[in-house]
Amino acid sequence: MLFQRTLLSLSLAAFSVSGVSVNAAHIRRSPVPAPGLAPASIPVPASAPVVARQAAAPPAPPPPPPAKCTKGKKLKRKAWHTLSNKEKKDYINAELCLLAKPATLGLPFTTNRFEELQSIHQIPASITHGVGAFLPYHRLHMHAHEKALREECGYKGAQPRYWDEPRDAGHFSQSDVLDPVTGFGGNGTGPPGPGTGTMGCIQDGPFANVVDHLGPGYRQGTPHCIYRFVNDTVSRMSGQAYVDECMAKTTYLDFWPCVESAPHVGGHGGVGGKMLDPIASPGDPTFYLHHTWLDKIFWDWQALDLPARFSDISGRNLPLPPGSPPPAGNGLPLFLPELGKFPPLDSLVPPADSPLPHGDPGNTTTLTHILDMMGVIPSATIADVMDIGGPLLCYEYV
Ligand SMILES: [Cu+2]
Repeated sequence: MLFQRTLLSLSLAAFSVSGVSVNAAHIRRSPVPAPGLAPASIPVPASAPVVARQAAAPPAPPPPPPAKCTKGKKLKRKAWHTLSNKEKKDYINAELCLLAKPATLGLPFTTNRFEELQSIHQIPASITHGVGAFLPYHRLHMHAHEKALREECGYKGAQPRYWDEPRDAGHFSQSDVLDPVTGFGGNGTGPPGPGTGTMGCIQDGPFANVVDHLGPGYRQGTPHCIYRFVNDTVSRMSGQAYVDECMAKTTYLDFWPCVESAPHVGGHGGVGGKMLDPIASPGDPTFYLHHTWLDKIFWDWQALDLPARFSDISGRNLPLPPGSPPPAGNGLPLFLPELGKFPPLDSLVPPADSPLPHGDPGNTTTLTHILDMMGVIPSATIADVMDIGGPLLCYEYV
């Protein structure tokens, strides 16, 4: 527990170093309205010429409602270690396909589709961590990634595979997820990553030559490798005891900070390096396995009390100010930086134009809270993602 106490003072800084005091009066609209929340079409002024009105294109028909999510249609998300080598290869090849696909959305400094998915995590990171939307936001982000693999890269598998981390807790360095041949490559043993002291670039596996342009923190246009610093001790925080502690919570208000601390930190800190960057961590593809596992924990918890937990959502919308004690939950920090191997603290200060939360009446997270996917997929509300069995999402954990 010593390292937890030692790092407590830094831990919350990761998400609350902005020092910007924000309240509901500052909340602004998303540039991408959520489905069903789009503003009404702009009325044509009475003085507009009739010709202009006639020439206007007819309004686009509304998108068809999503197909019903039946048992047979549900994507089956499996643990990585249960996959055949062929299935693992298919998944990794689809990820490489996203890396090879050009960016098209104009998100700053993104060069490919994989980075677009990273960018929509980096840009709003200050309003998706340390807040009630943490779990719903990452659920939709995993869905966006899954959809891109399947629809743009021909991935047939019932994606995204998740990492059964309690199985590897305490010995991440031996995990088959980090296998250099069938997995995501191993520890970073190459030259130091940017601003990260001793940790280095990964040298083996399919992602050894990837150049990432986002991070550390909120920095952009910073070409660098995927770097890792695997830490078996920190990976203990993905252990089953921590998961069980969260599963015993009876309200979302206690549950989400519990998950965001010990199990969440275990995966990020256990892989280390890019994964330890709370803002730009989707630059390491293991991010998607880790967060899909956290989503499984979220769903497993919801499933203990349905239908009530389809609508149990709460928490604040804005992170606590620097120096605040950890929120309810298990009392552990929400992010546990390793001293000397965490991104530079100044890179973790959100830019002045960072998005602010929207969709709720105040600073409490509600079902109408908007999860902005910035054009990668349509944005949605928290209500849309509370049920993984439809209509928007359609998957199960097996
Ligand atoms: Cu995140």
